Amino acid sequence: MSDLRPAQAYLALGGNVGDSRAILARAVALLCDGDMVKLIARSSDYRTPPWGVEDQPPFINLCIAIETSLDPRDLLARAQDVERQLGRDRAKEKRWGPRTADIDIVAYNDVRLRTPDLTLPHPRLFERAFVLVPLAEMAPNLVVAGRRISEAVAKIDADDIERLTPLA
Ligand code: A4P
Ligand code: MG
Repeated sequence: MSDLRPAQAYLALGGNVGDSRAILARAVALLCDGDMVKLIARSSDYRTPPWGVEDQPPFINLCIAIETSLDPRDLLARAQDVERQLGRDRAKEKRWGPRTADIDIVAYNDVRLRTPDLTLPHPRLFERAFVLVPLAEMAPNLVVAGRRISEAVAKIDADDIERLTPLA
């Protein structure tokens, strides 16, 4: 029998091309229609130094908690559809380079998955202060892959991550 209860998932959003705070606010609104995807919590916006490829503008990052009736693959497809609606064209990007809106699934219930298109939990979560800091603001007691987020964030260098005041 299928499980009809909604799943709990955590998403990380980031961008550094255009008016990133407005673009990411729009991304949250497009993703969370209140039906198949319900917004449960949202972190502050953060200004974060570029990770991976350092010669690019700072990013805006945030995390959200959702409840969803979509399975992980359909949730990823929906997230990528929102990225496209916001002008993202993967064909023109380089890995870890500038982008308008990037939406990653950090965790989906306790699902562990490794396919070419989707890895859960997100494999680079614990290396990334730009995900851990907003996630810890919103869900410090969340445990992902056996690690509590509040403990993981305490072990990472987050000195240059700046929490921004809410937009008016
Ligand atoms: N994919 C696999 N698992 C997942 C998952 N759990 N969630 C696949 C989302 N996608 C997942 O993604 C490449 C592929 O990963 C997707 O097609 C999906 O099928 P992508 O968004 O094109 O990313 P990428 O740039 O090629 O690589 P990667 O490692 O996913 O990079 P990110 O996470 O997108 O990083 N610095 C700061 N400060 N803030 C940022 O937000 N972001 C990036 C890009 C680099 N530096 C950054 C930031
Ligand atoms: Mg991504």
